[in-house]
Amino acid sequence: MKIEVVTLFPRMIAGTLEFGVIGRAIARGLLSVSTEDPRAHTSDVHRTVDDRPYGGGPGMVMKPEPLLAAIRTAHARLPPGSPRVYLSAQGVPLGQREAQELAGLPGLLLIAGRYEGVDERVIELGADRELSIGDYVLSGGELPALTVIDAVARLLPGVLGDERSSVEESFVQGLLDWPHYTRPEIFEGKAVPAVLLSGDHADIRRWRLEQALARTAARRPELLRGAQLPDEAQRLLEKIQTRGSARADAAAAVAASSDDRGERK
Ligand code: 4HQ
Repeated sequence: MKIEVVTLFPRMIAGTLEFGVIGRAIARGLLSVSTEDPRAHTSDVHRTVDDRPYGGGPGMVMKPEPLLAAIRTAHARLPPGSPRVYLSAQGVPLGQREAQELAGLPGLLLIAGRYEGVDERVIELGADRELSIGDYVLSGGELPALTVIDAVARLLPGVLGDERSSVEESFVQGLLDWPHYTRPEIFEGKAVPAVLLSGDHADIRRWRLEQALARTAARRPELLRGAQLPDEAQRLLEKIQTRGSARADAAAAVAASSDDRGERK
């Protein structure tokens, strides 16, 4: 897959991508990432890329000419039909679904803005879609672009050494992760759950699925609403939820009986 990033800080992109599995994927030619700097598309002595906002107010806006020129230059290096994506808090929230979809493409252009944002006409003329990595305000689109690259790259064939790392766990698709442990068996008085030492792989698999379901139900219940869980997962979830409501009932009973005795809650 070929990715282009339009950015005023190309070294932020190149530097970050040197490390870990993504760095290795690039070294092995599974992925290429290039950058285009709008500053290279200026002709004034100050190499100006920003200007004051029409309508007034604080902050600056990326001026349209150098930015659109950089987008067109970078886009011309990509396979035909590669989408041009502007990173902004106004975009469609990035999820695993969006990452999967982008990972299926031969090319992708990411546009990282700075300052208060870019002239709106650049989004209209130079972007096909807008993506957000979350509801917080960042100082630039580079970290969002890197986030997209990371989420997409690890889905490309061959990038994760063990193909199972992304596929085998399909039965926990859309769930939070289960807890992980490594040696030593006892650390600061805390033991590794015995099932993980049992060697019973069916038991281990069931325990992990149960942990993933319980954590998701407790921390991110909205992820379970409308989820298409396999039968086994659905049964485990019902068991967890029965257990959870039994605990709540017991706690309520304790509270009620102390109330009966005239104690304050
Ligand atoms: N930005 N998700 C770029 C973001 C953002 C986000 C703020 C993007 C600044 C210029 N991008 N502008 N959240 O906060 O994607």
